[in-house]
Amino acid sequence: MTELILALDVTDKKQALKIAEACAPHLDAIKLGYPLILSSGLSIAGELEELDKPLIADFKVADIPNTNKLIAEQVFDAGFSSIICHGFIGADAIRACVDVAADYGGACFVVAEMSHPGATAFFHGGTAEKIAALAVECEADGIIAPATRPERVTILREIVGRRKILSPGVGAQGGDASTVAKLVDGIIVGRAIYEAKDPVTAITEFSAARTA
Ligand code: BMP
Repeated sequence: MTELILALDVTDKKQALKIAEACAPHLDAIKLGYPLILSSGLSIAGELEELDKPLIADFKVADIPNTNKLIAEQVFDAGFSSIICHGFIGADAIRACVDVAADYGGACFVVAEMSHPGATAFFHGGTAEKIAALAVECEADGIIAPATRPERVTILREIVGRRKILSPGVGAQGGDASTVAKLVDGIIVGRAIYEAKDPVTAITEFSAARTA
C-alpha cells in the first residue's frame, strides 16, 4: 500500500513529540526538516527512535560532493534512515548522498519537481524530467514529485520506473490524497495533520484515502 509519511514541521519540541507519538500507529514514516531540527536539534531523531518508524531527513541537501557527504554522514549517524537531496546539483553531488546512504543501509531521494506554484518557473520545460533521469543514473532510491500536479507525477513515473516516488503537497497545498496515492509510493502530509484539531482523526482519514 502507498505509504503515509508525516511531515513533522512543528517547531515546539514537546508538541512535535506528542503528535508523533499519537499518530505513529497510523503512519509509515516521519519526515523531519529544518523547522523542527533547527528548533530542537538533530538529537530529536534519537528521541523519536522509540516509535520505531523510519525517519526521513529533509534537508534538501544542495552542496558540493564533499560537503554533501559530511552532511549525509551526520544525518545517518543521528539515526535517520533516508535523506533528501536536490537534483539540480548534478550527478557527482547527488552520488555523494546516494553513496553515504548506501554505506549506512539507508536511502536517498532526489527532489525532481517541487509542489508549490512558483516551482513551475524552474522545474518545467524539461528540467524535472532531466533530474528524474539523473536520479536513475545515480541509482538514487527515488524522487520527490508534486502531489499538486498528478499529471506531472505520471510523466516522471515513466522516467523513474519502479524507483520510489514520494509526494508532498497533499492537503494544505491542495493535492488530493486518493488521486495521488494511486500514482506514488508515499504521500507526505504535514499541516493537514499536525494543525488539525484532532491529528489522529485527520491521519486516520488520510490513511483511509490511500485505498479509496
Ligand atoms: P504540508 O503538507 O504542510 O504542505 O507540508 C509538506 C511538506 O513537504 C513540508 O515539509 C515541505 O517542506 C515538504 N515539501 C513540499 O511541500 N513540496 C516539495 O516540493 C518538497 C517538499 O519537501
